Amino acid sequence: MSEADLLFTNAHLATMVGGYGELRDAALAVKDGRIAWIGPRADAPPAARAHDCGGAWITPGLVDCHTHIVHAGNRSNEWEARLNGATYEDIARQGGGIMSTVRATREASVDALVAESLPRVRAMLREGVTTLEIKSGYGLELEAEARMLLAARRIGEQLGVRVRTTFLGAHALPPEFAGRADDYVTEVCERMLPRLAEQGLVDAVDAFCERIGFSNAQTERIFAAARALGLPVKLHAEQLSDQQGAALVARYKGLSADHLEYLSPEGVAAMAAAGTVAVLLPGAYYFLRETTPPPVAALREAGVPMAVSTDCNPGTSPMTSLLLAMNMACTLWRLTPQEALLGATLHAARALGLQDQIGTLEVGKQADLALWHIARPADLAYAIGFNPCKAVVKAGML
Ligand code: DI6
Ligand code: FE
Repeated sequence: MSEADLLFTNAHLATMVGGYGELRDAALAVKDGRIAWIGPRADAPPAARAHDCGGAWITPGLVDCHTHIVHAGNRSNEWEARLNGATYEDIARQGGGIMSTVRATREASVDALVAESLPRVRAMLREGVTTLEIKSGYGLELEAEARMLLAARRIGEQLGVRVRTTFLGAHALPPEFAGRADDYVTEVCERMLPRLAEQGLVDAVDAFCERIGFSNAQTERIFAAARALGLPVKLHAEQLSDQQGAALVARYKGLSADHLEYLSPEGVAAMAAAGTVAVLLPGAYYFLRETTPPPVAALREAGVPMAVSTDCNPGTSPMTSLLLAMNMACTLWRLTPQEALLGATLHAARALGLQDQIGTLEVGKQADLALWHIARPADLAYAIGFNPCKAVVKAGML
């Protein structure tokens, strides 16, 4: 090998290949933004520069594969009102809930959306995240959805983080289409999605398949439109009830089915057969004080890869900490710490279709790394509210 650009030495590696893939007292060389060599420190190749990690652990940069992190306003006022005795009906009558976020987001310019969202994204990145997915879905009309997706792209450029955008036009029914959900789905399929895709703003397509969202049949129309444009699909499935959304997304060879608290055994089998990732979102379960956990044991048994994500959104998971989501997945649902870390690296990369580029420490992959002051990899899911991230490396740049 010709001389490497940068050598990270005096480190322990969790490569996340075949579990933690631990390599102690190791080194990792970077060339042209990619991982060029991994091995025992004593055998390290020559490099233009070396960085002594001081015994830190290196993992793949973390991947948050399901966020609604771009939005305007927040709903702490409604949350406080509820804790003071107001009912959902009171709040809805005052125009609250998801529609209050839609109103605020529709009024916001791209610049305003970027400015409001940057602090949240920065908080997320401080904990070792190097790739995140950002959904639209609070605009619910072409221009406002475009502004959300543009803001997401701009945040990626500004912070040097890899952003994958997902069009979630079918997140809720906008008031202009009250009582005409099928007409709104037509608008999503025939106008919004094609135009946004044409502008290069859409990496994947999502929908909220739920009694309070869109039906299985409406979701399938959206998937068909996505497929016609060659875009991969994913789905908010089985969060509050079983709508057989997971089986539908599996039928479309979808990247992921997300939430899954009410997933049936048939849904598990369909996901296993299709290789669809189960994205687990314990923040929403916690914040909504839900009591039905997703069928983690069945997913594990069937060999369905499980990812863990924040679902960062103002209504049901106002959380920017992926490390906390990992802790919750272990504490609330009994994932092992190794499953949680795989869920925030390799399996999250897979949920974005990026497993060939990121998610593990392997020669040829992007040199997206997180350096941690920890004693062992399980510490990442163990501590609560403590950030052991020492440094982040994006495409080989510290
Ligand atoms: N499921 C959720 O939990 C969020 N969206 C979704 O599809 C809720 C979004 C919000 O209340 O703002
Ligand atoms: Fe979500």
